[in-house]
Amino acid sequence: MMVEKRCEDDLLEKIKEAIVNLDIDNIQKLCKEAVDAGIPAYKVVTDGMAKGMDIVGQKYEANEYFLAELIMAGETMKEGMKVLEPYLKAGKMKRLGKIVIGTVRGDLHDIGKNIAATLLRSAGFDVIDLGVDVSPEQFVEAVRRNSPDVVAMSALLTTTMTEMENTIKALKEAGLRDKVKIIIGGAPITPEYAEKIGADAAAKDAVDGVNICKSWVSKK
Ligand code: B12
Repeated sequence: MMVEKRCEDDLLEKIKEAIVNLDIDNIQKLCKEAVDAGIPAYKVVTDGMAKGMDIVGQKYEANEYFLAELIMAGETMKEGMKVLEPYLKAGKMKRLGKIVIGTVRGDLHDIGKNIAATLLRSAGFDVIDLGVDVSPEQFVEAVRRNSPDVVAMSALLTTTMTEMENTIKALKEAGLRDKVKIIIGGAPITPEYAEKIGADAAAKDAVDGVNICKSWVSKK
């Protein structure tokens, strides 16, 4: 067991480093190796690639990496996800509920939102991903059309966080607010902010978000 655990840790470390080193040529091979070794695909995302993205973010803030590196890190992560997604989907068969997710208007950051969407899918939710730069009207329209259990919003910019509040207002005006639970996430989001704008929860990270959404549908 100890050897297995070490093998798992080594592989996850290599995957983290591949993201940090923008090693787009090897990321798929490493992800494949990890799932073949029996590491759950969600763990490869959360304990491997997402940890690498954290470091990339820190390097950007320290002016060691610039925009080109950020984009490359995002592309590297997307390549890895191509290998992992089939395994994430295969996991659970029972559908737990429906979630409409998107990054709010004016905001193009989608790496975290995509991780959340992928983990929600693998947990058994039907996820309707509206993409990035989603206006309040588009959220309202998607809720009307799909009657989801949950609306999930992502924002990475302090300047676009306010669009979450605008979306909630628009849902209220459309008479749809009470038909859904609302969860928000992204680096600048806090539970205090969620409370202030009338969301039901703020997710610390994608795994926390999945647990919150699961608790909501199990209470129904
Ligand atoms: C990558 C990146 C980019 C990439 C985005 C690529 C992409 N496809 O997403 C590019 C290069 C395009 C970019 C552009 C910009 N960026 Co930028 N970017 C980042 C960076 C380095 C990392 C973000 C990231 O992907 N992190 C990794 C993911 C995994 O983490 P995450 O998003 O937080 O998600 C996790 C959780 O928050 C959670 N989560 C997220 N959303 C949701 C939603 C739900 C429902 C749930 C449950 C969970 C959840 O799950 C994830 C995993 O646990 C951050 C710095 C940082 N350290 O955060 C800056 C950062 C966010 N960017 C910043 C800025 C300023 C910009 C630009 C304005 C730069 C410019 N001058 O052009 C533009 C804005 C473009 C726009 N209109 O959106 C600032 C924001 C400052 C602020 N306070 O508002 C930051 C903080 C950098 C900085 N320190 O200055 N950026």
